[in-house]
Amino acid sequence: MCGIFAYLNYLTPKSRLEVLDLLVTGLKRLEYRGYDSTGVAIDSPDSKNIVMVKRTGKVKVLEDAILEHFSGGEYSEPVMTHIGIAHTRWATHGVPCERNSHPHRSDEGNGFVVVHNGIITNYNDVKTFLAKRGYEFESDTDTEVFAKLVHHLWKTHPTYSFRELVEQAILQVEGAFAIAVKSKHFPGECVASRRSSPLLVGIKTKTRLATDHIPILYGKVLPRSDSTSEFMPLEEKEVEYFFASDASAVIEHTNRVIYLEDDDVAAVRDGTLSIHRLKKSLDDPHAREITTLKMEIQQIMKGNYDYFMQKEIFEQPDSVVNTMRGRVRFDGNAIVLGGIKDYIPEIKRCRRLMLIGCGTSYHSAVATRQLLEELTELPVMVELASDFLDRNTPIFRDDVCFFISQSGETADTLMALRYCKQRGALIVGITNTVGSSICRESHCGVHINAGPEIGVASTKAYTSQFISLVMFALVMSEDRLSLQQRRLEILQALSNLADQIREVLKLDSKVQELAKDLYQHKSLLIMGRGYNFATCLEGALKVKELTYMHSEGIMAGELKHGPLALVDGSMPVLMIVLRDPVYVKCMNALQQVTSRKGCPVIICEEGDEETKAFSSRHLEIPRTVDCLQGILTVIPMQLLSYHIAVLRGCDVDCPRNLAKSVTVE
Ligand code: G6Q
Ligand code: GLU
Repeated sequence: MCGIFAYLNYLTPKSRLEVLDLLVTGLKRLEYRGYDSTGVAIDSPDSKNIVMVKRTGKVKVLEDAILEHFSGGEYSEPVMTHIGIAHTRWATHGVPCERNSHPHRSDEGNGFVVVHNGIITNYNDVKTFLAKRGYEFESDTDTEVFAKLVHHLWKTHPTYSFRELVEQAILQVEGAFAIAVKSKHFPGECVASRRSSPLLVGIKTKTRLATDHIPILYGKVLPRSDSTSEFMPLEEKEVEYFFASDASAVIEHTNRVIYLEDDDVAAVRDGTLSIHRLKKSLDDPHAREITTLKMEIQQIMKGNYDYFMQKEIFEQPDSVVNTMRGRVRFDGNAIVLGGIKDYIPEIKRCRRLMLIGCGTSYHSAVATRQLLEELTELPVMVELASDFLDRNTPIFRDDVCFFISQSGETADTLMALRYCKQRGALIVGITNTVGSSICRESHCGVHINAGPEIGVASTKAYTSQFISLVMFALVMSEDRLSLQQRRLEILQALSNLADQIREVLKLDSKVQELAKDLYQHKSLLIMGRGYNFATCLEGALKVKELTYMHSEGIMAGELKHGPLALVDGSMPVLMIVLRDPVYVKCMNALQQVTSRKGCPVIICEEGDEETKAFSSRHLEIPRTVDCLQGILTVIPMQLLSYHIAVLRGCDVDCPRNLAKSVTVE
C-alpha cells in the first residue's frame, strides 16, 4: 500500500525548496508501488505553521503544483532544522481526490499532520468518539482520525511529549499502518511507527556513525535532549534522517538504515533518534540494528525480485491476509463486509446472482461459483462481460450483479455494469481500485485490498478476488443453521491459508525445473474439474499472456468428447487431481491421458502416493477445504508461466500487445 517519505534535517542548512525537492524525489522512488494521489507538508516561512500541497494523479502533478505554490524567495532561505513529510496514496477509504489525499491534519490550524499507509480498521469507532468531542471531518479517509486523535490527546495531556502522544494514539487504533507525524507544536520533531506496513529510517551524517545499533527504550523513558545521548551517539551534531516505506527512497542519500518492527515508535527530538516500545516481551531485542544497504536502487524497487509479477506472486501470503484484515474475525467466526452489509437483506431476496468480469477477474467468478451456489442457495450465473453484452442478456430489477475488476476501469465490464444498472439490478463492485469507475458506479462493493498490482498479468488480485467472493458467501450464510459446520470448516481453512501459500511457494525451484521441460513446446493442455476448473482456465491464460505459447484449460469431464484427440506422447499436459468430490472422475481422465502415452505433470495433494504413481512429474500442495483448493493450485500455475516466460525471453511485466487496464471495448 503505497508510499511514505519524510525528511528531517538537524543543524544542516537546507532551504524549503531543497526539502521539497528531496520529498518529491523520494515519492518518485516509490512510484513503482502504484498510487492514485500525492501530497507534502513543510513548515511555513515563519516556521510557525505547516503548509500542505496535495494532488490527485502522478507525482509530476504534485511537482508542478509545488513549483507554482512555493515560488516565493522565502522558500529559498536555508533552514537549519526542519521536518517535511510526503505521501503517495493507494486509496482504500475515500475516492482519490485532493480532499482525501495525505497528509491529513488534526485541525484548521494544521496542528498535527500525518501520512499513513495501510488501513485503520476501527476508524469508524474512533471517528464517532472524536465527533462527540466536537471534531469535524473533512475527508472520507480512515487516516484522518489518527491526526485528530493525536490532537485530542495533546489537548487532554498537555505534559505529554510528541512521542508519547503518538504512542497513546497507536494504542487506540487497530489494523495496519505505517505513519509519520509532524506537528507545529513540536517543531523539528518527527514521530513514526508501523504495524504490518513497512517503514525504515535512514541516517546520514558527515562522519561514520559511532554505533551499529540503537537501544530500544521500553515504557516512558525519555531520551536526554542533548545529541551526545547514549541512545544515538553522534560524533557531531549535524544529522539528516529519512523515513520511508522502502529503501528505494533512501539509498541515494545513505546506506545506513534501521528497519522498524511492528509497534516500534521512532522519535527524533533535538536531532536525537530514539526507538521506543510500550510493552517488553521476553524475546524482545534490546536494540535495533543499523544495517548497511548493499543493493542498487533499481533492484530495491522490486525487492529481491526480478519482476513485479514475481514480487506480486510472492506477496500473496500477505495480500490474502490484507483482504481478510478487519473483516474476518477468526476468534468469533464472524465476517463483516462493511461495503455491502446494508445491502445483504436485499441481496438475500434477489432472484439470482450474476458475476461478470473479463480475463482473470472472470476466472475468479468461475472459481467461486459452486461455493456461492452452495452457501447462498441462489442461482449463480458467471458471464464474460463482452459476451454478456453481445447477447443483450435479459436482466431484471431483482437481479444482483457483481462486477469484478482489479483496475475498476475495464471497458467491457463497465459497459456491462451500466447495462445492468439501467435495468434496475443491484450493482456490487469487487475492485482493487477505490475511486475507479466501476467502484464509483456500483451501489455497494468490496475493496479486495490486495495493494497495487503492477504486473500486467494479474496474480495477487486473482487470489484476493477469490477470497472476497468466499467472504461474501460466508456472510450470506451466517444465519443458516444447516450450513454452520461448513462455514466453520471454511473459516478454519482461511486462517491457515497464508501459511499454506508460503508452503506452495517453496515449490518455486521445482516449478522452474518443470519449465525447462516445457518452454520449447508449442502448447500446454491444462485439465481439471470441479473447484479446479477455474485454475485450468486461469493457468492457461497466464501461460498464453506471459509466454505466447498456446495453452488451453480443459474441463476433464469433456476430455472424451474431443480434446483427448490432442493427447499423445508429445503433447504437454498438466492435470490437477486433488482428493475432493470429483477425485475419482479426475483419476479417470488421468488414466485416459496416460493410456494414450500422455505423461502429464500432476498437481496433487501432499503424500498422495496413489495419484503420484501415474507420473514422474508432480507438484504436491497442502490439503485444504475443497472450495479453497483453487487458491493453492493457481500458484504453481503462476510460477510455471513466469519461469517459462523468463526462459523464452519474454517481457514478464509488460507482455506484448497487452495493457494493465483495457479501457476500450
Ligand atoms: C490477466 C490480465 C487480464 C485482466 C482483464 C480484466 O492476467 O490482467 O485478463 O484480468 O483484462 O482486468 P480487470 O480485472 O482490471 O477488469
Ligand atoms: N487507508 C488510507 C487511505 O485510504 C491509506 C491508503 C494507503 O495505504 O495509501 O487514504
